[in-house]
Amino acid sequence: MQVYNIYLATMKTIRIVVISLLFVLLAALPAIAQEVIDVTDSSASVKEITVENDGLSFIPEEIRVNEGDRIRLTFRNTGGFHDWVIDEFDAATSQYSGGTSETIEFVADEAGEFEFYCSVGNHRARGMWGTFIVEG
Ligand SMILES: [Cu+2]
Repeated sequence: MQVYNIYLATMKTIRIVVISLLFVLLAALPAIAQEVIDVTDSSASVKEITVENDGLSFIPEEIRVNEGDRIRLTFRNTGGFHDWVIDEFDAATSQYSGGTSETIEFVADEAGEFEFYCSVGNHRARGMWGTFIVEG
């Protein structure tokens, strides 16, 4: 009987630990999947955005702004040879090596969904792009 009680107590403890771990994981998920920068609620006169890269991926992969926003975008190249380009707004950094940053300014004066990308070699085709959403 006592062995059975110990068994029950152990199972209860395991269940509590597992459920607690699940809650911790769920709470941490948004931080892990932080791949969107949204400045549509910001009232700043200039919206400052920093983009990085992880190899041939941009972080974030999605940027949300409002139509008419003045954007001050910094591309922090963490490794490799890259740039950050968005054709529709004539915005582009120069191409530079890892460990370097460059800041550009442009006005998002057209609503819609656009693609930003790296124009070096075949990086865009290999997935070095993201979505720039301008809310009208
Ligand atoms: Cu690149």
